[in-house]
Amino acid sequence: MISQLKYNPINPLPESGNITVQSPSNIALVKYWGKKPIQIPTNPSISFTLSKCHTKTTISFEKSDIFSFEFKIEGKENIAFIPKIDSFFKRIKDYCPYLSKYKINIDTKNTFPHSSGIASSASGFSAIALAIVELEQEITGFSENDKYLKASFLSRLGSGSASRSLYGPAAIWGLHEKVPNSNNEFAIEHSDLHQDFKSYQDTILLIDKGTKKVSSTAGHDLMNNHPFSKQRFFQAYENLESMIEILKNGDLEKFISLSESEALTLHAMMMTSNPYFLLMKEGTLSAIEKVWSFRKESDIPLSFTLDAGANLHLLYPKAYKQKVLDFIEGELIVYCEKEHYICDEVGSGAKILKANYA
Ligand code: 2P0
Repeated sequence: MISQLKYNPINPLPESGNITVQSPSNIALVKYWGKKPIQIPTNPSISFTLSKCHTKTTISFEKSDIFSFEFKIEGKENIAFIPKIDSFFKRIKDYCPYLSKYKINIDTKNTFPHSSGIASSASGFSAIALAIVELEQEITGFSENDKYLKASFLSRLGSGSASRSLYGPAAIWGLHEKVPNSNNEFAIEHSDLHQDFKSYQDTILLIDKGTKKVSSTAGHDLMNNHPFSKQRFFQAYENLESMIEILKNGDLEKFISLSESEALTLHAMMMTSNPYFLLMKEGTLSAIEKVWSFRKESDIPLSFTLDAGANLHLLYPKAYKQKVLDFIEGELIVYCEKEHYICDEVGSGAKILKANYA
């Protein structure tokens, strides 16, 4: 175990307290798709950290003879997420032995609409993990750097992409020989971005707000016996290096082609899995065609990427915001469920809002 993950208490455990954390979602530019036990990615990935799409979570804790947790969304019990959170606590218990002395209540709220088709696992698990290590910092006094490192490590054990949400404006997760400190166990901050990318916009078209037919976890599993997996993992490894260079020098033309290629390759992997599946909808494809025509006619560097779902993330420099919003209102809004879309932008990562101990 790396030294930062070890638990070295120097202070008594607080009797009780509450910690509130805010953590954002993120959108991968080079995608994580495929993993080995336990939550080890089969290729490195890089993402923009978002800002407005975030989760606010309060953890209230109280000393207890045995560990237990309750999970609520905006004050209401929610059993749908219990199995994944339960498995998260089982995976982290050896790294956080102090948790066995507490009863924990988790209350969480997403700023993006519930069931909007925006994955809440990245922001959700990173928020819980950061709140837990905030408590650990009270007991061990470890540094801010170590706190974020351990929070990213724990987040990964909840949901792989969550490891990247701790850091902004971008984060890299997964070992790459050319990226110092990169590793499979936690993400690292990536801030070597050209000015254009520091305020890059991500407007998310909510094309389908329904629950996905195939979960990401099931999709990752299908990469194990996938006919193209070896080539894909190699390609992603190479793409990571190219993307780092593009983000640094601000080459928008190359950014457009690499980010769109990554998005379509991710979905091509889904379409060629056994069993195959499709997460894009008709509206996704129509909107992509419109983006391509708009880019050609206007010369505005608007591109798209996709998560594991039908919603289209539109990426562009802030200087073009009004022109892109006019285009969305005029031509793309017909593909959005209830005409909903979310205007987000690159952000700075997870933060503690409040911590009280008694
Ligand atoms: C990513 N995605 O890099 C990729 C691209 C979706 C498409 O990571 O099983 O929710 O919880 O580790 O992190 C979604 O998968 O999967 C994902 P688990 P996760 O963002």
